[in-house]
Amino acid sequence: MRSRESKNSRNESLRVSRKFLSLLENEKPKRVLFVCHRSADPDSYLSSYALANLVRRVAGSRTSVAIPQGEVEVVRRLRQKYRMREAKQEMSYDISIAVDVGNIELLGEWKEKFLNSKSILVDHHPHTDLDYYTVAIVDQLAVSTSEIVLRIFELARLKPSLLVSQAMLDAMIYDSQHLSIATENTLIAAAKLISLGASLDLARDEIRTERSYDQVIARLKSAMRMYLYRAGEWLIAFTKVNSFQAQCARSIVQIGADVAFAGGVTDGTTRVSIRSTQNFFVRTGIHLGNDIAARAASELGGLGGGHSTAASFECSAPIEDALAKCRNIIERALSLSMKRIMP
Ligand SMILES: [Mn+2]
Repeated sequence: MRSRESKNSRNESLRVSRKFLSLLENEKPKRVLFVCHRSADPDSYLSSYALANLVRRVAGSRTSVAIPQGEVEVVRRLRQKYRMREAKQEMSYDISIAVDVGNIELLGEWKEKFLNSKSILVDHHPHTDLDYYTVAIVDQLAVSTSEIVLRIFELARLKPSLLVSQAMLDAMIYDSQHLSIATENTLIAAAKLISLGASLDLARDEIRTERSYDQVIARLKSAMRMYLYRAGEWLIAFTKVNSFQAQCARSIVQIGADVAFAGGVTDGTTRVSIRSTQNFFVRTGIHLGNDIAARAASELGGLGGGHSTAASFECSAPIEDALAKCRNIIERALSLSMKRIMP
């Protein structure tokens, strides 16, 4: 079942990738805009970087990149090495490509510009609405968008340069959490990049994040404030923290919870990040992006989604209501009642 699904997802994305390549070859777009997701991470930025290289080689286009609401610190550093021309709002583009963007709203101030040209999506997040896109290359089973980009290179029979190979490997190592959630396909793709000269040590070094005092304090605080429920065999944790929600939820899963919700208010917006173990996903089939974050967001009038074991949503409801909604949704999803066990 799983392997048949995985083939379909891959075959479908290959079929659409061919369509994308012939669009590039036939139309030879002059200007191509790449748009990363809001607060771009290494996969979003470096997959754009690699795909921009392919677009220039196939169509001779002029390529530039837009990062809505700025990038995270590690991407700021990566941009010094993997350079892309900055896009301008006043410029017009023939084709726009959203890379690793799980929801059109994550294009922020670039959404309109994006929809004003032929719009392409290259992504590994689940999508419910693909009507926005002229061409949508989506493979949910790819662990990083860069795996999809590498397949497009192969389809186009182009050999990525050393620099482009390294960029794709960095993205893969980042999104696979240092290969801990890699699939066989991730490893095969990583090995191909290594055989093209990319270095695993360099990838680890380039995506490292500096230890941040504020982040450590947020994580410790979130553990102190945690309240824990038990549902059948599962331990489900909730905590309130106003920054680094994703890192806090991940830390709580690392110390033993099966699922962790970390929510708080940042810049007036309620944000909840959710993480689970792979074991929880495999055994319950509960996909945090589709079954929890997207549902909570839609019931609270917010926006959310994500992957099977990592997801988040935003809304304007008070944090207490958002977390209560999460408790309710996961209880329904598990069909088990939850008992509070601490504090
Ligand atoms: Mn990604």
